[in-house]
Amino acid sequence: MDKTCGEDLPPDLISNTDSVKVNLRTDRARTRSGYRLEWTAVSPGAACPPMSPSPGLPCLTSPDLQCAYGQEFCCGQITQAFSCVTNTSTGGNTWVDTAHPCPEAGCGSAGKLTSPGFPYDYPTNLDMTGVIKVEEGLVIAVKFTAFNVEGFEDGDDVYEYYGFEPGSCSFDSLSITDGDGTSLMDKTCGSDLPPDLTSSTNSVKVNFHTDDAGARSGWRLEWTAVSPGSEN
Ligand SMILES: [Ca+2]
Repeated sequence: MDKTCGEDLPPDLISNTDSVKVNLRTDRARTRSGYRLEWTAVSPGAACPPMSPSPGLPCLTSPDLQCAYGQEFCCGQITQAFSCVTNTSTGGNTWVDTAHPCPEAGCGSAGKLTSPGFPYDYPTNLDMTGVIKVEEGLVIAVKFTAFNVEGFEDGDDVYEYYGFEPGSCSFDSLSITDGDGTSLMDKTCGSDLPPDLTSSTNSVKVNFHTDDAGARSGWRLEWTAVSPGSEN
């Protein structure tokens, strides 16, 4: 990584050798909060590349490596994934697309979904989409059991001063869309538990957006497949 400054999170890196040198240089005036990084020792080629690999290209690693990319989930599993597997005819290892599309039969009859890392603070810069799908003919009842998403608790007037519309959840927000495209829950933030919801189709899409700063513990919901009209 060349000399880097600013507020954008630098991409993940993998070294080519067994050591790296980190150099922080500051001038005589004006400081910021700085940086934090996490590092892990890995076998050469045994770590997921920072960008998604191309299927068919060789990989150098053990056959069990699985790498997930993107922010789209179905039934709680990330949909874009690649595995490094041994090609039985050549004996070499190549990347294979092991995407996990939404199963035709749905995600089952009940489950739960949380923000990443819950109950610890969720990551910044997310635009995560999760799909829950149940058997055709059934609908989905959603009940929140935890909710804490960065909102306007410091006072709407402060944010109005900076040009944000009060109550618009411009920082972090969770929204839920029904399978037919209608909104079940508009962008929501704050720490009040949202009301129970029931879809009118057999799938819902959950979108969680976070900005580049200020994380909270996030949210947890439980979902159940129910017959239409039976949820009360
Ligand atoms: Ca935030």
